[in-house]
Amino acid sequence: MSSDSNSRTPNGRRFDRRGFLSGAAAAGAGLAVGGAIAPGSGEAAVLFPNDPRAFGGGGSEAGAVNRSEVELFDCEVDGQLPADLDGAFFRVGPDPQYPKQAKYGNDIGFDGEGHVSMFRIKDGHVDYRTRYARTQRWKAQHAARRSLFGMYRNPTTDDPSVAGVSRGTANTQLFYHHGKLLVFKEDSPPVTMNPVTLETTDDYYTFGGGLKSQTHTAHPKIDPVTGEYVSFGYEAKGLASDDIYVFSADRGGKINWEAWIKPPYVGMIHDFAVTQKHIAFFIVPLATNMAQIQAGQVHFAWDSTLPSYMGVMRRGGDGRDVRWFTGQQLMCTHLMGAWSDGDTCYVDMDGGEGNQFPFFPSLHEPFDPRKAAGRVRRFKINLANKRNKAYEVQTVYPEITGALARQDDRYHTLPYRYGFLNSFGPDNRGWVMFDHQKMSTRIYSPGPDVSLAEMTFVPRKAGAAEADGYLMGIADHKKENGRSDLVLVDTQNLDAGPVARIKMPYRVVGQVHGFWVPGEQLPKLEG
Ligand code: V55
Ligand code: FE
Repeated sequence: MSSDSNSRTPNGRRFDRRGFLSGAAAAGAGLAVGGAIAPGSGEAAVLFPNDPRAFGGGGSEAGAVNRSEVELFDCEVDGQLPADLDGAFFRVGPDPQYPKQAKYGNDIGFDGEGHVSMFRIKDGHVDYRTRYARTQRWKAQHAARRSLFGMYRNPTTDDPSVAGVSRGTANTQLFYHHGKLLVFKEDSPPVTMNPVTLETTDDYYTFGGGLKSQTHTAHPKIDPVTGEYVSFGYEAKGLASDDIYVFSADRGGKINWEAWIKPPYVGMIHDFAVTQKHIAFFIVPLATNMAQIQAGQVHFAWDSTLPSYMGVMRRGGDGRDVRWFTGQQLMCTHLMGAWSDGDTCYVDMDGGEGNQFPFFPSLHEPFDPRKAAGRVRRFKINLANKRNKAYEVQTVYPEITGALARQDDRYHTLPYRYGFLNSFGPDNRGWVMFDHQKMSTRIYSPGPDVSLAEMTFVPRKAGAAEADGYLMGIADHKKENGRSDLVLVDTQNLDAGPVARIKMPYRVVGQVHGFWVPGEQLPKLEG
């Protein structure tokens, strides 16, 4: 990924930084954060530093911050937007609200405030709207007209005036369930927004008081069989605590199952796997502890002396059956799909052989971009053998590297055939679709001046076959000052290129993840 020619453009670093947020260069950015930040990150005036390594570095000039809440009624549509396509494409990503105080200027992009955008598609028309999530943090900073929070997931660096204010940025992913748009940051409970107006309706949502955890993942799952929402929080009892809270909620959002488990150490658990029978957590050596937090650093550091573990527990149980399996050390971040076959649990994730996030310090060796390259890893965990302590892991499609694995979300918890990955090349750059039955791949490759954010799968219509529909996502055009299209590619004909482009008049706000909600699930009264 470091060989991606993008990183050698004159404006390379800036594009890389944003490229990360749009998922185009996750491991290859080679961004070393730290060192002196150029003056200009003044604490009175609002001005982002020029240093591209800084938080919001490059500012508006480089497209590193957006900060504009916009309405665009009837976007320009080029091509054949299917007339019967009806739904909303929601996206979210960090968008720094204010420059950090100079002493925290080397904070990381993951700490930006969550800016949500929505493309509402209906009858061949597209309306676009964006709003910051009105988190407790956003509101406090808005009132003070300055940054009040220090380093990423480190409350010891906060302004004393915000003690007890939720640090959650709601910047990572969003889901629609029991009539609510839930917006996530994994260090805090969800924030809810009205799915039509994007007005924030709850800045600290606890499922009606049922949520026992202080945290909630950015990657819950929806069981298509039961309609349940299955989720978890790690560091659930507070900063660096070794407690994982696992729960499910019924179609109405009422928590109907919960369990507590302990991990072998406190590391990042960004995503998880849910099958009809099992729940699995992959712990990676991006670890944390109170000493590191007290030292004023970002929350995680890469400690290569720690193994990676896959913890598997019975879904619906009390958690006492959880078993931790280890094997090849990997850093896997996102789930592609997972299923159980009797007493065997299969978990597909994208991942690399070393730290994939160069902006988190590596404790024992320099960051290695080759080890960061993500590939599809298939874990097989044999639970029948009671003495087994090892996972088996196989690299599938070794020639394809990338990040941000997805699937047809209607196949969460079930055996599945098709997966998707944002691939960085060098030979396969674009949205890759895997057919695990044929072990074949197809790709939508845009031109070299285009960088693609994560794709979200959109079913062609209700009840469409698995992966029959469209891949939807943002394409930024470097030659047009980063101007964005929302592109729609037919999964039956990926290489033909987009069937439609929504041509935006500017570069849209960056994203980490996106989520599609079919129109029939949205409230009828449109604002
Ligand atoms: C990720 C993103 C985050 C985060 C932790 O993509 C992990 C992984 C945007 O914030 O805080
Ligand atoms: Fe994620």
